[in-house]
Amino acid sequence: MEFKTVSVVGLGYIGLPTAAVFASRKRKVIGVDVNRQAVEVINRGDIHIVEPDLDMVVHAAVTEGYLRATTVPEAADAFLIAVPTPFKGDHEPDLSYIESASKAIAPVLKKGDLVILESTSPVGATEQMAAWLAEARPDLSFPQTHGEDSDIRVAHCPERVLPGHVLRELVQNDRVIGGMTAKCSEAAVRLYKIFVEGECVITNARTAEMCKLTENSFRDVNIAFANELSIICDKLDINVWELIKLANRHPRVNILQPGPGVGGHCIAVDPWFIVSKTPEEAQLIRVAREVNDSKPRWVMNKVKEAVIEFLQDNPERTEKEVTIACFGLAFKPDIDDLRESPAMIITKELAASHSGTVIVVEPNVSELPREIVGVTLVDFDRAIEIADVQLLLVDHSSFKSKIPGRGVVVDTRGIW
Ligand code: SAJ
Repeated sequence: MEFKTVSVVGLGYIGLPTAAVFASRKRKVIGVDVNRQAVEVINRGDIHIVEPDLDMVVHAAVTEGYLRATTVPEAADAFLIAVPTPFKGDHEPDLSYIESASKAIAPVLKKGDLVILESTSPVGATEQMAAWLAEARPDLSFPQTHGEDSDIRVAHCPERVLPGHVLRELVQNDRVIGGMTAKCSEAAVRLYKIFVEGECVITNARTAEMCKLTENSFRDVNIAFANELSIICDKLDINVWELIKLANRHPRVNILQPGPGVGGHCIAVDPWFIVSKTPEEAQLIRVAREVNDSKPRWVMNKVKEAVIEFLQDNPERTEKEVTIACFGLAFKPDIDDLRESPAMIITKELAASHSGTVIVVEPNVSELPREIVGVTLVDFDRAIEIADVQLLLVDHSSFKSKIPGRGVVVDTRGIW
């Protein structure tokens, strides 16, 4: 067996499912993470993140002895780095996690090993990672200096799985494989073929990096188009959802859906990696980011107008006596992930600025995060009974079949 032991560095939303899937194919997997608590949880056969069915796969992998987590890297035949690549205050990519991971695995590398960068990265990051590895291990040769004869193979193979469908998409999606040389790509294909049923398509590392950024920027630009349309239509008194449905009947038009903004950990981040490398050229991509980032503020203003409208219709009431209900907090429908969610930003802001009561309906969580202060979690029926302004933020399936209550409705998703 070529890759007997696989090490996955970074046991988050991508690394842990990937480690578990390798383990389910009976490879010995060493998961590495700096978070001691996460390591302990995984070694108990539990998970510290939310992803459908992942708990079962991890539990089986750990109890059958194929998956073990540790904070200190150990020798393996292949290393997959799946650590975060956030951006800094000025939207510059922060490669410090990749740097730490590279420096952590360098001491245990041996001739013949394969190192893969999976983290979404700016163009050039794989070469940078290889440079960090080479600096730490002058006794080994790397593709940037020794080409096909190098001791260590290096590739970039970006993950492209959709949160909520990770286990299925990991196996079924096509995989872009960007080796630093042809042999690096071939080795990476052999590794992924252990579980990938989709096609493994070979390119070079820089194209693979750009490919991932392009996919998410494509989506961001298209969502920005929909969001801008919704603002234009609001001004012109046109129902944007009817408009989009009509326009999409054209055989070559396919407009996405407007919403309260773009959330999640990828689409709102990755386009900046293109902008920061090529600021002069990436104009449309930057403006799209700005359009999507400004949408929550526009929604908040709509809610303020709705409160004023309510008070005009109910002159005996004051703002203090107006209850706003926010429907949905997750960053997209039918998940419980509240991180990087425009619905959270809007709810938090309303809780801070509105003098009356703010309530929340989020059927996918049992309690609210501590950072939302002064807001109560209620069920749907209670909310529509007491709310004066009803703000629909997430198009959860369970909201679609329901009808909003009395009062003024602000529907950012067009389902009511
Ligand atoms: N959104 C809209 N309107 C739409 C579609 C989405 O407002 O028409 C919003 C969602 O509500 C959400 C945000 O965009 O707030 C992002 O949601 P998403 O479902 O588009 O994407 P993510 O962030 O869950 O996952 C994306 C995926 N990328 C693409 O579809 C190109 C996924 O395949 C990637 O693996 C993932 O980013 C990632 O890890 O990069």
